[in-house]
Amino acid sequence: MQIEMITTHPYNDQNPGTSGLRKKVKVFQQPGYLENFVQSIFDSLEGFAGKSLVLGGDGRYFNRAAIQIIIKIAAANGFGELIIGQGGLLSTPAASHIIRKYHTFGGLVLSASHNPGGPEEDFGIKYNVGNGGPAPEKDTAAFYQRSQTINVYKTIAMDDIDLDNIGTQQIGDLKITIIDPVSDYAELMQSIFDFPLLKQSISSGYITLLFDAMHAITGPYATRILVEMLGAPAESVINAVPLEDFGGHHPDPNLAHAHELAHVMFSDHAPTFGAASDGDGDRNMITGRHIFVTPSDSLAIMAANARLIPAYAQGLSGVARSMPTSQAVDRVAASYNIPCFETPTGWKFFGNLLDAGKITLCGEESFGTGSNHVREKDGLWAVLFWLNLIAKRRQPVADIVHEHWQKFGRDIYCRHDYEAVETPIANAIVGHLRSQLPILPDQAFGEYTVKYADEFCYEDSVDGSISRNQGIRVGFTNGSRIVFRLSGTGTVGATLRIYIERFEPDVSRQDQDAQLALAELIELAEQFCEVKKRTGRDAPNVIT
Ligand code: VG1
Ligand code: CO
Repeated sequence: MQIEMITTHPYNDQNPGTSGLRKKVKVFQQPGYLENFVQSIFDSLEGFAGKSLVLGGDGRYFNRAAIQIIIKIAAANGFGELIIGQGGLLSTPAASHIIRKYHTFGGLVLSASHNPGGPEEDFGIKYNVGNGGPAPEKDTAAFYQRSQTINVYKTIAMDDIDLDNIGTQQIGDLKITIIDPVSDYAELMQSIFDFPLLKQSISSGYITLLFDAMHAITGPYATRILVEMLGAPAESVINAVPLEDFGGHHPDPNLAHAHELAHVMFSDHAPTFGAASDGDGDRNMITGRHIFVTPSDSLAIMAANARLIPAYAQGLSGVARSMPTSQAVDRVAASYNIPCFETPTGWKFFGNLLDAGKITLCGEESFGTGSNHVREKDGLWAVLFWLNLIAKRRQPVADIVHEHWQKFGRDIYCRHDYEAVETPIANAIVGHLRSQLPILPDQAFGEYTVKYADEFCYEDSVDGSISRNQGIRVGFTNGSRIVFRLSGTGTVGATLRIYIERFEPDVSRQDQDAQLALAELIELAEQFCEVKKRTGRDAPNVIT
């Protein structure tokens, strides 16, 4: 294999965000753009000569072309083996599992997750380390730093690889193994959950279900597991064929974007259980007949019931949630007397806690839950967890949720997103919020008195690393909170996220609509950040 050294020029915008580098496809198609970033990653890592690398993505537009480019760069940089999902496909949790199962050096996952796909839309790439999880901040910072000075990348001249046939090909010193993207993952799921019980609950008609794959990566996974292995009727999985543009939709599982599912779940012929996943298969939306389960509640309910699932029958060593996620899971941890950690947004912060055995379960308000079975959040895993719970408790979703609230109280919660705000305006909003932090404590606003106002700073209890500026928090004496932060996954302008929660212990007042129950805090949030005033908008783009 003849290695070619290609001269290149740095791009100044290759700083990975919450979950890898995400840009418009057109940005990635600039000469040397993808090549630079991949070479910057390899330049920042050590010790991979002759080792294997996992490669796969969510199938969005540019996925195949990017894989061919990366194969050549990885070969030129001295990897010994590439393990690639057939068709270039791998869900994020499956990639994480394959890295762990085959003890590879790491993996590259091509996805912009819940962002739309297509020639005019988004693409993304992230590097996962040997534990299967997203590269920690010290690595992503090194990739960025290298990308600022890079002037050459290595590649080899060779034909494109056939990605569609399972098997091994040897090209010079490089072995290329094309694997079935689903089977290892399906086997893992079978080892965690009670498949015979699930099969029986589905075949007896006790559980009827609808899963919306949103034309994204989970289609093949859900079809294999829910239909072929667990016996659900084929029509239980909708939008099952992955498309390069996700059918023109946002593959984002929430009530706004998974509207087909939402419509059925709130209709007269709703099944007992409904769920959806996102572009790369790591998110989940859980619904039952006429009920939507807020992700923060879902995490808490899973933690409270984990012992009912075979893999967690021994109990949980601890739990963790991202800072903006509601405090519902904290109450479960307190009552079970297990530790609860609060981390910054993004899965990379859970890795150390999972590796150290300090936590078993973790999650985020953004439709992400996971456990120590992989080092990513995992959409279908969460779906199977809920199905197993319903089958074991023999209760509908609504009853499980209401009983949980009765026992622990309800943390009424919502998130408002203002998308594509002009960056200078977004920065001014953050500046304005920061300027109020010293004066807010002890101020009273109606029934809400500010207890603390700060910027979240995280110290990792395993490696001592510190992550600053992870969101602005205003906490009140009654436990309510408002959190503000800018998204790190968008590709147009800035997205302001406002997270609002209030605790409601009174059972007779728990069944309220979240927007109404939180109205006063929503008003206060606007008073603090002035997003409507400063952008001239009258409502958020998305409410979850
Ligand atoms: C968002 C979510 C965050 C999640 C991240 C990646 O990040 O808020 O909780 O970990 O997306 O999810 P941000 O910075 O836009 O708020 V995924 O499924 O898009 O890879
Ligand atoms: Co995702």
